[in-house]
Amino acid sequence: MARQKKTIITCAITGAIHTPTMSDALPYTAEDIAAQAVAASEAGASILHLHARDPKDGSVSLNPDHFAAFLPNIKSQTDAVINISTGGSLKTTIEERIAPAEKFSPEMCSLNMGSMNFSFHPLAKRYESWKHDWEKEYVENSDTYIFRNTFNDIEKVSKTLAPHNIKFEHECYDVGHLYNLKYCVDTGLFKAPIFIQFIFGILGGIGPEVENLIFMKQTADRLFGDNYRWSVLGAGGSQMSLATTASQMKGNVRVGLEDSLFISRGELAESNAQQVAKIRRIIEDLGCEVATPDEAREILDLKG
Ligand code: KMH
Ligand code: ZN
Repeated sequence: MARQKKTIITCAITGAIHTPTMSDALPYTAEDIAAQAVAASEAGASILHLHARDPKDGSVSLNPDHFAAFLPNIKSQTDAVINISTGGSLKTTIEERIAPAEKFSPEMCSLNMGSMNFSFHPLAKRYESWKHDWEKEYVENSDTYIFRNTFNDIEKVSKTLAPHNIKFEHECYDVGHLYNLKYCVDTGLFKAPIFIQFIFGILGGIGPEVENLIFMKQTADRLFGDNYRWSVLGAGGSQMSLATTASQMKGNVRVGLEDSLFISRGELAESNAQQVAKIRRIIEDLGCEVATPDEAREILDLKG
């Protein structure tokens, strides 16, 4: 595969981890999700990774109607690649998690490559009270759930969505997930070129050290040779520093309020677009160029 010349910025707009108490900037109404997604795209994000929320209280939603309330607005106002999550929440079934991607057939969707603990508990410690009861229950009970992504679940996502020709963003939270992915590629479940999101800093996955990024990259090189593209997502305080390092290693980057609520140490971000503008400025200041949506489509071989 030809060496990639430009850097793709993905913005993950709202996710399923953070809750309304944690930041007023976290979007959860359809209008705010659409407005922040459009602004993130204008700031330089060529891929928008999307989850839905229930507009009444910001709780995580997999109801296709909640996606339908913002997707047309985003599509009519941007040319960005739409990437729909199949991660859902810790409490939802794989069938519920697949439903939005199956219904809307986006160019991309996430596919989580292994089961793991996935604790939000360190976030909970900062808050004494919550705006909504569901937040306390959800965040504090994250310690009791398994983020379930068995080989059978992975196969179900892949086979259910196969007719849609959707490019998967393979979410790898630890080095074992790369081996799971290699097994799936070898058994014919996924065809090259694959797209891997290396994820750092989730409690339950690999930590956010640069050595771990190099280790994940070297392991992927060994397993997939030239047949993959990659991006980096650093959760919380590691977001900007790992994205910067990844861009200098000729990888792609993901930012957004799904992954971190901050713009710098101790300062909450005002919006998703603010994080996109910051990483774009860093990438360009360091001499690289940011990919447009059509360039991202070409780099990742999307259906368009
Ligand atoms: N929340 C991130 C750590 C998904 O949506 O499938 C990973 C993620 C998973 O975005
Ligand atoms: Zn997500």
